[in-house]
Amino acid sequence: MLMRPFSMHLDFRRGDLTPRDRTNIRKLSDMRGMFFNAEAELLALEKENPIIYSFQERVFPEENGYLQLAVTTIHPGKIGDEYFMTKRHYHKRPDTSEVYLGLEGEGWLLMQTVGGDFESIPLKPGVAAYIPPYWGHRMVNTGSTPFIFFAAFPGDAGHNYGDIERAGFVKILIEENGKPLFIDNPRWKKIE
Ligand code: S6P
Ligand code: ZN
Repeated sequence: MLMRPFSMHLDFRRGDLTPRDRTNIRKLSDMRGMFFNAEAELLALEKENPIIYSFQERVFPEENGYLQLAVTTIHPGKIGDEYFMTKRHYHKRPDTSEVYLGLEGEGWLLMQTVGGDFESIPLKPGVAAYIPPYWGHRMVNTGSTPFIFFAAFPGDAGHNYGDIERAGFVKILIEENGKPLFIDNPRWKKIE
């Protein structure tokens, strides 16, 4: 069936996509073991289990030729010294790209290949980043306000959380003396 052209509304400040098909909420309990400081993670879990981020999606056919659209809001905060961040993923079809556009707040885009090649790009309102095929990706909120960004990616890209979950990311982003600092992740292991 022929899809008709359409428009939608993006509320930059609230991170609302209207209309939308679903809203996903990721609490700390959905990200167990992903923060470096396991003790701080456990304490935060027991205390309040905070919402780390949420994302609203327009869902289209999972086929070549279409695009999927999403707006993500990462709340400000840290677990230990590590900033709130998304889970991260590769695409199930790894040869697919994605574009991120910063709408509100500030943060960093972390990207990594299976072989351990690493890249990072700072994002703020008006900055768009192109994630090429084969780069796993994660966003991190390094500011003190919500970090909101828009994403568009191929209809059939899908998500693969497992590969990075097993290997971790080669670098993590922590706060030191009030500033973001990249440090090597001692837990990272290359998948052979
Ligand atoms: C999808 C796109 C975003 C993320 C969202 C949450 O390809 O990159 O919409 O799904 O930012 O991140 P994650 O890592 O939990 O999927
Ligand atoms: Zn993606």
